[in-house]
Amino acid sequence: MTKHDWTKEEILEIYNKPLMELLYEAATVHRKYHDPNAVQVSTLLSIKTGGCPEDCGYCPQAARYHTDVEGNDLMSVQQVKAQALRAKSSGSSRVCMGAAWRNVKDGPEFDNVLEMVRTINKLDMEVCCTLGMLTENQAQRLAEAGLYAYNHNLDTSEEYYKEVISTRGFEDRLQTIDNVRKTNVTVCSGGIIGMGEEIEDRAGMLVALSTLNPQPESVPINALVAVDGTPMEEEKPVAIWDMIRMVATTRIVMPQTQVRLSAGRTQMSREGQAMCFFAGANSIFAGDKLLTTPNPDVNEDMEMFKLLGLNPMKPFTKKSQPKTVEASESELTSLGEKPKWTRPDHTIERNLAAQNK
Ligand code: SAM
Ligand code: DTB
Ligand code: SF4
Repeated sequence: MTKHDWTKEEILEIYNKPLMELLYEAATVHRKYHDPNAVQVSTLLSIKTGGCPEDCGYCPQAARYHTDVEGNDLMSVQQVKAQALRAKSSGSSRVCMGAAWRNVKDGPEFDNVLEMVRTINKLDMEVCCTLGMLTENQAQRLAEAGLYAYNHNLDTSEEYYKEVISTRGFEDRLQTIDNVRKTNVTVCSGGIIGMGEEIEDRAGMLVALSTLNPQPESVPINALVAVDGTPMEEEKPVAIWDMIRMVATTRIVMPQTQVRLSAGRTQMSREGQAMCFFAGANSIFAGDKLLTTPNPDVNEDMEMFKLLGLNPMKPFTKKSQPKTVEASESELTSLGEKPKWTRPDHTIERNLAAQNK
């Protein structure tokens, strides 16, 4: 049974373990709930860029900071469809549409977003949106359009939140997550490390996420991309060891969630990313752009997948490996077959078949 009463002290104890013990523990939890070779691949699409009225200290899209981001009006449904098809052909199973909005407003723009959700859904891809704050009614309308996930990050601890954003509060974030939870849309919520926070704040954020019941289905861990013109432009890059510890701790306290290696991968070596996958990351954003900042090229990522023996997950794979599969390893071996995760081509089909039983 998933534990929902994690305390900051317990989480800090995990985060600060000797690295080899932390890695072993996280990898063991990971194998219990997931196929360690399956990685979910999402493509980000900024459907409305820049000009945001909020003051999030990390964000290049806030209108009040002088960054190089060129603002755009909402994209058309046709443009979004074309981009989604590109993403699908490059191996993505999910499109995540981001808008630089404080909150969703009912009206023609939201109607267009609903049409984008329906259109991508028809392409047999998972659709995610990150549009700012939502009412319960708006969450319901997105659900009816076929939205699979809604991304709304807590970003940091409740205490540190005030240092990062003044135009809304931590409670507002929790309220939107709650509104999404009342629908059948899955919750994607995580945060950013490297914003000058203490390790206690990282643990505090994980307390807030892991004590949600149910826990978020997906948790993005972003390393700050320090963008010129934002208040965080001078922040030092996150040490890879911090990223690995954060991923591993997230995996241990939220064993069933998809842990997403998010912003900051351009600064990470393949070895560093491999350690994050070993520590339980099982999802990435692919494509040479995140929302406004660079991300590794798709071909580079596919090369990395090949090198590490990782396979992109098919859409609508709720969990990457049922727990029972691990127990069947010895059975398969005794039948003269290799365990399924050494045969990448059949992994996804078997998982789907197992789910459909
Ligand atoms: N406006 C909506 C909102 O804030 O919820 C959606 C878009 S917003 C850009 C989505 C998330 O991107 C933020 O919550 C934050 O976690 C992440 N993000 C934004 N700028 C970032 C940066 N410079 N480095 C890392 N993550 C960043
Ligand atoms: C998330 O946690 N990270 C993504 C996605 N959710 C929307 C966004 C990262 C944005 C990085 C800065 C940029 O490209 O503008
Ligand atoms: Fe606006 Fe979202 Fe950026 Fe904050 S993170 S400034 S709400 S786009």
